[in-house]
Amino acid sequence: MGRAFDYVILGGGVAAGYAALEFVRRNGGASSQELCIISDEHFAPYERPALSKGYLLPQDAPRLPAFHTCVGSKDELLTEEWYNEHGIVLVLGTRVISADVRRKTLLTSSGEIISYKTLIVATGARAVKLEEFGVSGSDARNVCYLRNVEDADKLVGVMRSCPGGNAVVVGGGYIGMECAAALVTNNIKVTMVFPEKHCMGRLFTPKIAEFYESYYASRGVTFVKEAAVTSMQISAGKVTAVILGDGRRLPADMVVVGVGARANTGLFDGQLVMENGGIKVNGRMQASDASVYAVGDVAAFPVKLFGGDVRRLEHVDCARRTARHAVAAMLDATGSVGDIDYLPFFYSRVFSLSWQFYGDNAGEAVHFGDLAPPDGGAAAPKFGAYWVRDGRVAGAFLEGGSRQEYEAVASAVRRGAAVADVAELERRGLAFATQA
Ligand code: FAD
Ligand code: NAD
Ligand code: ISD
Repeated sequence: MGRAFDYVILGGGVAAGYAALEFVRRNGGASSQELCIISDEHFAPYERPALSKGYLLPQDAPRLPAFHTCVGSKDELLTEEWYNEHGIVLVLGTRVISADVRRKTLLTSSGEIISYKTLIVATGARAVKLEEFGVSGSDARNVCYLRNVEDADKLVGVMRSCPGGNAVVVGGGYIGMECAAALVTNNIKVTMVFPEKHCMGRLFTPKIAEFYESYYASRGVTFVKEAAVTSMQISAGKVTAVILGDGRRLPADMVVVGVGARANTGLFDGQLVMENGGIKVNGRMQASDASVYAVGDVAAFPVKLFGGDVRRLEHVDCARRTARHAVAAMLDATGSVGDIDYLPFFYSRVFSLSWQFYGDNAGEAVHFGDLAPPDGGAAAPKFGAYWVRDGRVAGAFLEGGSRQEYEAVASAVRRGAAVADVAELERRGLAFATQA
């Protein structure tokens, strides 16, 4: 049993949705047997960021179909009907269990062999499990991860089952910070535990982290830093306490775990060249086998702005743009599509705060604005940092900016604005970018 398509997108997340829209715009739709998307999720592609933000709100939380791609970039809402209407075959609830790059075939969990002429790998990443750190408990009824709608539904159910209760959030990265904020908004008491000296260690400077930690503390969050979780106390299938390396015991009605992600590359191990934990691609998002493209979290691609350094970025803007670029390159009959020229962009929104980051957090960090811990006053915080490398702005972070201000810092990074004097940059702060 089998089907054959010209193009197959493996994975049905953010990148798949944006790739489908780009395909339709460039190709005028798909004819039968032309394009198929295979996903082990039961939903058409959706905007994953919504799961740790709107989805967890105590009131008026959006549910599918409201946040299918591509509404996150204010574009069309691609419902299942949209795929049908445009001739794209959606194979949902179906896991690909093996891939043969030489034969150009995929074997699904239902035993079907789907063959392709060109494959776009958009398998994203999976949440790292506690067990990978030697701690068991992931299967407990009140331990939550957050990667997909199923996880989000469990998290909402568990949260609602313990109003006013205690949550332990394990991990001080994106999931930890965004879920902690959502839990507090739902009147759950939160303790965050992580091994580093400060939160968001992959991106924040200690000064930036200190601001957010103080803000979270003012909202009732307790931080247990430089601490390791060594075990979970479990009773009747539920965690009742989280045990730390120094013997401390944190009572828990629920646990949220966000201890990192790993790209889903396993199907291609030994078949495609890998780098930085992902599938290595060129500037056209093409893997070491020319019939395969990789996009989104799973792709390690050259970033021109960083001198062609190969990076793998686990952020939604990257998924959207690499997907579009791969489709443009794949359908390019005239050789006019060159290498992607990507400006890395990440963002987050928690409580009433909102930040954006552009570029690379490499070099000397130069802070600006008021980073003093919030005093409960009404003024919305506005501050940020530039990262200066080799006399140029390599990265910029801004909390509380306006659209024009975000555009201005992005532009400073994009053009690698020259910094003659770091003290002067610090003095001018945001004006360095906005009045350039
Ligand atoms: P995904 O969106 O993860 O899609 C991968 C798809 O492939 C999934 O549907 C998966 O089930 C499927 N799949 C995998 N293996 C197989 C297989 N073998 N067979 C069939 N299907 C398979 N980034 C930001 O910049 N800002 C944010 O605010 C933000 N918030 C986030 C909130 C959450 C809760 C999460 C989890 C991530 C968030 N991100 C955010 C990151 C962003 O969502 C990801 O970078 C983005 O989803 C990557 O897109 P992708 O298509 O590569 O992978
Ligand atoms: P992350 O890499 O951001 O953070 C992982 C955290 O795990 C670290 O900060 C660290 O504190 C913690 N950790 C590591 N080992 C630990 C241990 N032994 N015990 C306790 N804590 C430990 O990963 P994440 O927060 O799990 O996010 C998962 C994925 O989702 C990432 O790809 C992330 O980029 C993505 N995401 C992005 C956003 C955004 O861009 N706004 C939001 C949510 C999720
Ligand atoms: O990019 C995003 C984001 O941060 C969300 O919360 O998409 C979602 C929503 O904007 C889609 O409804």
